[in-house]
Amino acid sequence: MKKRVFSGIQPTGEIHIGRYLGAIRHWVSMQDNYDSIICVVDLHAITVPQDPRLLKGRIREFAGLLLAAGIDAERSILFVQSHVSAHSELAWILNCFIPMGWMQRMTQFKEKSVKQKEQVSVGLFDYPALMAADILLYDTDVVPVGEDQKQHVELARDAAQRFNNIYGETFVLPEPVIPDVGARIMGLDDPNKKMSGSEMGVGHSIALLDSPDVIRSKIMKATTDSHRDVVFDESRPGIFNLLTIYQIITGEGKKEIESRFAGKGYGDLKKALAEVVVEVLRPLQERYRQITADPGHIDAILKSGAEKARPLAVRTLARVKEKVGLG
Ligand code: AQP
Repeated sequence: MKKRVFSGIQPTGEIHIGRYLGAIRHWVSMQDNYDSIICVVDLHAITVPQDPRLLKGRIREFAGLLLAAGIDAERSILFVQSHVSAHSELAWILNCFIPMGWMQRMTQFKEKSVKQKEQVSVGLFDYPALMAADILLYDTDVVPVGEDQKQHVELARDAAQRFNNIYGETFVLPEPVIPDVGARIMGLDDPNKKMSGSEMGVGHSIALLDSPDVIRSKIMKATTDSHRDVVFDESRPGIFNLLTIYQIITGEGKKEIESRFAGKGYGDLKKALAEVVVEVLRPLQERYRQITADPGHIDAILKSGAEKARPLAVRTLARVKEKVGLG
């Protein structure tokens, strides 16, 4: 029996290379050895204000980009969260078992609520309970995520353990899997901030659909420092971030990269990095154009994905309701 992997992506902002390098490319490679379920988590997206017309389009765009990045709808179940209502139902039940204190410790809520002040929604606070439901519904063994989501996966595990302690074995305990390199790709404009889909600055991130010229321009303008030598030094976050992106894409070792740029400057690294990013995104962009040429194709995949996910989710939900004494 293969282990099960569950992954989710929120259709907010754009798919930037942080999400791609930190998470999506691992989802693609894990399809070979794991039973893989991938979800466009649209219910999570509405925890912050969304324009309904944009959201609908973005759900399809994100699904198309996942397919273009290498998610194979024959080997993985790809679906939209709101198409399987068991996610919301289990989230409610988990709400009644997760202590407030656990939720109050979630750093992502603290960071995001600062921006929104008194407009912040209960849904944003409750985001980790819904994420726990996403994961636990599918008897998930592993959840590959960037560093920012590790705390939420740990909360899902704690919630599962607490429920199992009260009612006996019900949930599989999930493990977060964090990449050794690239777990936190930083913004190009501010390397002290995580690259994020909801940051609006023009030079903040590289979107998977950015044109070669836009990619070159954003990388050439990336914030660095006043040093010259191109070395992996975490105390220089701008150049460290650019080198990390270069390292992941080329697959070269740190020493190899440092000797490649020995005696050269930041401008040389930026030029070389721009070309490797352009080349890694070129085939992905081409596949995206092919996939979206038939407007019904993505919807058909998502419909079939929901049909495969639903029975798995319903089975877990029934088990939970029975244990709790509902119905
Ligand atoms: N900068 C990043 N570096 C490495 N991994 C990242 N991920 C996101 N940003 C980076 C990982 O990508 C997966 C999908 O992300 P998400 O859809 O859950 O959204 P998020 O983590 O909230 O990403 P953003 O870009 O910060 O979105 P907004 O700004 O809308 O909240 C996750 O595994 C995530 O860890």
